[in-house]
Amino acid sequence: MNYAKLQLLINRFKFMWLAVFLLWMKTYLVYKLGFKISSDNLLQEFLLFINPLSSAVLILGCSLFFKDRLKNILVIILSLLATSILYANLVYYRFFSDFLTWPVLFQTSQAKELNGSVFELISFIDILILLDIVILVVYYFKNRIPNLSYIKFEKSFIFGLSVIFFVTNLLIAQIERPQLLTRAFDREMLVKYIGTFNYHIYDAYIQSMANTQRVFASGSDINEIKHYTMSKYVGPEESLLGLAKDKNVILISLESLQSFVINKKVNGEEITPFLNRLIDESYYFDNFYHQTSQGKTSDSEFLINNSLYGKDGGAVFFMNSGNEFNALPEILSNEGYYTSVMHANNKSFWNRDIMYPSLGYNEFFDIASYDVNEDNSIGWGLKDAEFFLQSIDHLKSQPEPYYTKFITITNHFPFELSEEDRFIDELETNSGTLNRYVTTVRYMDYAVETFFNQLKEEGLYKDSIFILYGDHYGISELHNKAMAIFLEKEEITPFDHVQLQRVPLYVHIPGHQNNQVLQTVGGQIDLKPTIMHLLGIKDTKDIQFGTDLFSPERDSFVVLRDGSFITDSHVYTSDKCYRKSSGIEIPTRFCEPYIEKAKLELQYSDKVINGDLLRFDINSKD
Ligand code: GP9
Ligand code: MN
Repeated sequence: MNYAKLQLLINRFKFMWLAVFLLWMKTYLVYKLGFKISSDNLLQEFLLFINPLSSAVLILGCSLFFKDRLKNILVIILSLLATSILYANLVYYRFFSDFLTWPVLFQTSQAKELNGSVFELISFIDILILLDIVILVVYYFKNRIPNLSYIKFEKSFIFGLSVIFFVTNLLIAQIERPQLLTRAFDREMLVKYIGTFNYHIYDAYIQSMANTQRVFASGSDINEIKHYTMSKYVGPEESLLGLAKDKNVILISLESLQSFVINKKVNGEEITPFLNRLIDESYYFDNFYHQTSQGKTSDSEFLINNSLYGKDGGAVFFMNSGNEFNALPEILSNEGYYTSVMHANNKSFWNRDIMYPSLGYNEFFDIASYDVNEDNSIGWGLKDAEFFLQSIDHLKSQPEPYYTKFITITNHFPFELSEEDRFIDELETNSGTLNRYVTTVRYMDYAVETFFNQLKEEGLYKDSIFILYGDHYGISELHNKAMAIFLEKEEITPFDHVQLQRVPLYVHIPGHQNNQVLQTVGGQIDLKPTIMHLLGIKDTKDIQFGTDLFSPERDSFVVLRDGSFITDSHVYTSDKCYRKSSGIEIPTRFCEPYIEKAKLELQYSDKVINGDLLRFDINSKD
């Protein structure tokens, strides 16, 4: 295409370009004035500014599919349509502090909540959102825009341009937030980085993927799976059955905590002094693994509450939040527990505000329940010690017994810490990440200790049981060299890598005597039946892949989401089998009996989730 032609294309669609410009500017203004989206740095602000452009071109470019006169009228109609989408989001946001999702549009319960108050959410000034439409209409009649006839390649040109804008936008977004579309699942973040309209397209894709598999699933798919999980069922250890009956259950999700720091020192100082001591007063599991994948914290939450595996790609919290589940919060609610989560982050992060009701939680204390300011925050937000401190009142406000999970955050990558919270030296390896990690772990240890002390002071300690667990790894393979230095090993082998996926698990029952370090091999998937048995709920025979960690009959076996598995004697990963005691590679036939079993479990669990099969499992419904 030569310059003259390009000029022609631009001139011929002056009206459309004007509409694109106005929609772009308007969207940005609504971000700032309506959603009040703020940025942490210039690049983020730049992304926010440019992100409406690609979709404005795409939406208004659709006018080219119509003929002559209609093209220009269509520009006005499409502007109006885009404005309605924007405005619907704005009204929804004013009530829910969140953006619309496709399922929400079809969910009557949320619409009902809005019903009475919808007029309060609309203000007269909102009329300004139509300003650009007025400008377009006036311009249209005043300028007698010539009817446009077809120009060769016009559609490819406009849509090509939109794609170029979008790809550029996405590339910059990926720099600012790697794995944006696969990992960082926060609606606010998505809108901030790729824009409202693109976010809706992305959301439509996610929802339709989930729906197609669901549509083709049928009730008979569940029988074989149920048969398998029933055959795995093991009864409780009788002496522990109901030990914690009627007590409050406090779960603490320890952000990014891996077992390798337990009982380790830096320059003579323990990294986790409190957690080290707590081992003597708890059941501590030495061979407990996280089983998360891209859904990270949310995967750990899912595994623990459902005893099902998370997804291989993406997060089940996002992709299947409309499924039927038979989750622990719902079961415990039915048993008379008040169930809640406390976490000082945006409620839409990991789609928690939508997923938690699906899991049966009664309440979610999100960032709005906390006083978060510059002085009490670092990194991802409210410092853990502050978080626990401010949570005490929320805890007291709940009816007893309760099942409440606390999700910590300070020990999150990039492991930032205020000077006054640095209680031990950083490491001196070639990885800044690992070097800082030990200091933020030390801080988290301190925060948990203060929490225990406060609970004791408030008289909330002795009537509770505590389950503390690491949610997932904090130090990835990228830091293997530094890890080898810290662990005084020559290198980190695939075998070591699997062993590094161990995370601490404590079951702490105040006043309990018979505490031990238990070697059974297990993972997050085993917590649901374990907790149920401790609370005296014996009916744990629904579809679940985990087994009670205390049961003497259980198979010492865990499958990680990447297909690796661990038994008492072997570790299997990347098609290789290792002897667990030595880490030496041995022929795969030694791992053989479990290879199929591991594959089958993951497949079955995926089937349950993708097909939303629990909706057919009448036994597990209340
Ligand atoms: C966010 C927190 C951290 O709310 O749970 O998520 P992560 O990045 O660890 O999955
Ligand atoms: Mn996490």
